[in-house]
Amino acid sequence: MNFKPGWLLLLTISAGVWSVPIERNGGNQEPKEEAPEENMDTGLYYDRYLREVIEVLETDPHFREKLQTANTEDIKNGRLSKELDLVSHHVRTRLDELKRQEVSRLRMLLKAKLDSTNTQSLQMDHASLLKQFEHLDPHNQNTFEAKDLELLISTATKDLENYDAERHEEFKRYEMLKEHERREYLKGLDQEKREKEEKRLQELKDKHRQHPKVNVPGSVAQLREVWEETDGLDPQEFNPKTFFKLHDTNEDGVLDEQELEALFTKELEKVYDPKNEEDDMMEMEEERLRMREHVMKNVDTNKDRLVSLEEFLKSTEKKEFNNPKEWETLDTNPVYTEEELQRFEAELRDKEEELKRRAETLRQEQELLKERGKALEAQRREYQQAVLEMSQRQKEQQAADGQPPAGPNGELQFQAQTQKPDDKDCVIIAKAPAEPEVQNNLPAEPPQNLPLHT
Ligand SMILES: [Ca+2]
Ligand SMILES: [Ca+2]
Repeated sequence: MNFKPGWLLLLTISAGVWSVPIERNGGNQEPKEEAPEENMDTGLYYDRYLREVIEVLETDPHFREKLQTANTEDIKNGRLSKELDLVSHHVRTRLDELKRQEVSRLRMLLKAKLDSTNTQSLQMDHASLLKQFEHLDPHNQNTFEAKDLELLISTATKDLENYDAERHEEFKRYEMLKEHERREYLKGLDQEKREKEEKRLQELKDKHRQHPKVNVPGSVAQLREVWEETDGLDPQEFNPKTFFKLHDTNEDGVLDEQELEALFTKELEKVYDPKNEEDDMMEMEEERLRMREHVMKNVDTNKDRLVSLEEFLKSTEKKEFNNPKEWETLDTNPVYTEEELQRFEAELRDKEEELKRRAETLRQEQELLKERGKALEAQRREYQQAVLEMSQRQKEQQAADGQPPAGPNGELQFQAQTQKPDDKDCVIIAKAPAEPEVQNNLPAEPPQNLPLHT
């Protein structure tokens, strides 16, 4: 699969956590490995559908040709989607099948969601629930139409744009939780220990802050370092065009987000070492994201989330390119305010309270079940007693009538009852000849109900 830049708009992903830093050993120019595009994950929950639709569309010669000439605007404004009407029948059939699969997957997701929230799914209206998914047209669930392609492109573009913002937000929460746990931990110590720990933690923080100068991403100093140390080339011969070609690892003519992020590994290694207690690798990935955003902001002038050779070369002519300033690392400015932390902690407390409440409800329900069990047991005993008494009365009646109870073959079944009827657990044992003794707490059947063996 060789995506054109327009498609890359959709498929070049901000997922820095999955990006693999490219390490080339100095001087050894090994043949370039094709970047495994199949492994690139957009992180979108409909990533697979998006990918498969594009793969199928690429097999159609007409659509492929249109794609070669389409620009980002054509893709964004839906002009390209109109071309869907002209693709071959075979391709349309495959797209229809993909859509049906996706709709069926979404239905399963909905069902799982409703089951987990205990919502009665008997009257679940799938058609209207499917409307919450914006990457396909829910009104028509069987065929893939131009509208589906348009929605898929616009939703994926929008979602990818929001993706970085969500990652920053997630990171902020991670940092607040870390600080919250640090404070709670210190609170639990006695004064002497706390002071010692505070000092130790401060020393770690200071140690983390001591690192070699970090170059501004995208500046000549930063690129030259990669050129020299990663590519093993002579710094005196630094050439932006060669640099661009070297780092366009999938050779599609543009630097995508992952290719850019790979360039920052050298800088990040100055600050973060997984072996050090004071260096947090989550912070390293946030730093990588910040660096990529910085470069994109300055270099990607047409805002398609890709750096073309032209854009790259233009950026090297700007005066910031030669800026020898240092990059302000993540620890220079706090990512949250004290007020935000307070709010976050209040949220945590609320959640904890809610969990406690739920545990208490469960405990009460358990108690109730126990009580009900007891009541049922008492009922069972009462019933047993009633059966016993009835059986006793029948025997007395039979004795009064002078008819000893008889077994199936006319043998005497019962000895005269000597136990007191008020002994609740007492059970009369019916002794059938040649049968093993039956001993259980089940109510004894009145003799006349015994099955007759013939
Ligand atoms: Ca590339
Ligand atoms: Ca661009």
